[in-house]
Amino acid sequence: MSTRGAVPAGLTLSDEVADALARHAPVVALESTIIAHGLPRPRNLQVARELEEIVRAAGAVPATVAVLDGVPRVGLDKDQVERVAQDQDLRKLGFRDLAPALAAGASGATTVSGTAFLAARAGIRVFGTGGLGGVHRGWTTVQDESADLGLLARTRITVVCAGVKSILDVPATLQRLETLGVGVIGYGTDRFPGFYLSDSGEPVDWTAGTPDEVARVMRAQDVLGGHESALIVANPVAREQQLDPGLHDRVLADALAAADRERITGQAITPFLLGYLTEHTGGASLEANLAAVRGNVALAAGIAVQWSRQP
Ligand code: PSU
Ligand code: MN
Repeated sequence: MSTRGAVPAGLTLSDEVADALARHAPVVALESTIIAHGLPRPRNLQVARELEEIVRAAGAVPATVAVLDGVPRVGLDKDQVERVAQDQDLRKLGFRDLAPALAAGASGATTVSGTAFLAARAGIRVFGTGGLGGVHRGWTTVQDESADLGLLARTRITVVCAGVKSILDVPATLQRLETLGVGVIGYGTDRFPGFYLSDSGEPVDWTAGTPDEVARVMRAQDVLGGHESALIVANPVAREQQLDPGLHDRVLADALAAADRERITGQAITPFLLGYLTEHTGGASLEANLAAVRGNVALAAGIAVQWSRQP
């Protein structure tokens, strides 16, 4: 008997994803905001395809998530992936934006919160991304905390990421995750990764060394029951591929000052800072970002494969 509920009406799954879920074959959710708003064109399209390829090579099915013309889609075809990468008018959709976007027939790329919600509703348990949103620096004045955190506190999904974006207040974000009861495990490390950097300088309490160990934690979550919360698997970028820490700190300080001067706030701040870093590190931050995402997506696929083998 299937342990997964029926796919709720209103969600559109690609045939490939629907078929894989029905067979309990491994599926990995991928977000579209990183493609539409987090990476420069035309490289973003190449990356979108490459990430799907990484999932396939590991024996799982990729499910890129987006809302197109008011339809929430889990699993995109070739043309739809192209549209996400190329359409300049795509909005950025967190969880709370989904209903208005559906009602308006709008199109948008989903963030971690939008993606995690739709993927979990579809019955997908593993999600690979770059870095989570979190508590922004200057929180005490602007109270900018990504909706990613709250959504993950009430959604049963495993998110593989390279920590949270280093443009954020990392210790404050870890505190919030603790308060919200979201589990964090370091993958092969007891240090919380720093997105562009292998180590954010903060510790993590739990470590897993193999996809199977992660799958065992996921099963324990389900055995325990209780609130449906996520599991964050924090997977560091390899040290050889990280951004030079000195360069990182210098350019990040400039980026934060520029955002302040230009009064960039709200949804625009994350794309602004990521773009600033890419431009002012001569593309080095982009390479570190991509290395991190590739590693996360590959690990997510490995975890999805192990998960699909659970009894
Ligand atoms: N990580 C990246 N690039 C991105 C993001 C994360 O490498 O573009 C996106 C994710 O979609 C994440 C979002 O959910 O930024 C957070 O945005 P905000 O801070 O506005 O919640
Ligand atoms: Mn925000």
